[in-house]
Amino acid sequence: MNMAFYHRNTSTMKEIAMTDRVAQLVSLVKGLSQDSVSKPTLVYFNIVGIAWPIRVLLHLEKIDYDYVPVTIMDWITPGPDGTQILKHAFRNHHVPLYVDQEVYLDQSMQIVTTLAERAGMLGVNQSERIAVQAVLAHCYDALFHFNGLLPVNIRLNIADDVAQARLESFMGGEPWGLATNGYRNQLSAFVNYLESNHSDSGFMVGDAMTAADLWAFNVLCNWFKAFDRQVFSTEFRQLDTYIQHIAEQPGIASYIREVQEPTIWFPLPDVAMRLTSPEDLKGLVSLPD
Ligand SMILES: N[C@@H](CCC(=O)N[C@@H](CS)C(=O)NCC(=O)O)C(=O)O
Repeated sequence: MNMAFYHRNTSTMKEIAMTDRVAQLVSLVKGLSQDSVSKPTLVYFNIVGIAWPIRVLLHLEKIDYDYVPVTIMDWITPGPDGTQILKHAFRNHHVPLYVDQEVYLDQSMQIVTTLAERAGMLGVNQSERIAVQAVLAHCYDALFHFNGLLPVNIRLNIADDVAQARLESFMGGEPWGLATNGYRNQLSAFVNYLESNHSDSGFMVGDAMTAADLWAFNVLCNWFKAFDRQVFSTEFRQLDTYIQHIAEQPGIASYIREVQEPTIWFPLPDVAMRLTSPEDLKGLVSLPD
């Protein structure tokens, strides 16, 4: 792989002309508003990523929507001024973006909580709503916090020895004191959240599946278990049982089988360590018929 390709503003990148496809995507994104859409529209990378809970919710609710997949090549293609023109078409320079006739949402958690509220999946009372919000916040930390999975997994422009040291610390090795044990700390917090639910339902909150379970499943199964199956399955059996329970809920298996993206994103091993191949997502849970 040509690493220079991924460096913003390098000459290599400037040489890549803006394609018609990217121009069309830019104009589509800029034109999205509550008034312009005839049906719900979701723009996101063509990966599982952080849109999994959103897309599962739309699937469970049988909502007909337009999915606009963006590839990493679309994302990095420069416009005439050399900047990432598609990225800059988004208000916060990120995906996902969800728009329907009532809302324009460009934060993943807001999308999930808005859709979950409509679907009655945010808890049945205030105490459950608070518990759901706490789990959602932890899910976000587990990926985006400084000792979350994303900063460790993405290793673009990081020397091999530094990336390896970061990985070892994340998995519990020396030498980075407080920053170590990221993987296990994130997972043991999930165990604590699960145990705070005294209803024995097998869900994170209350007696029924909520948005907290959709996000927790995504983070635990598609990210953490896929990242290190051995540690996950041997040290966190409770979480393994939990994700299996969620996989058995109506609509989840059909989503995984029929709709879910294979997560082809960055080429390995230069840009990310793991989690970028369809194989990473196979066999994480057994899917009921
Ligand atoms: N706070 C935002 C963060 C979204 C985010 O970081 N999205 C990633 C994809 S998972 C992204 O847009 N990455 C490309 C970039 O930052 O250039 C949210 O939760 O929606």
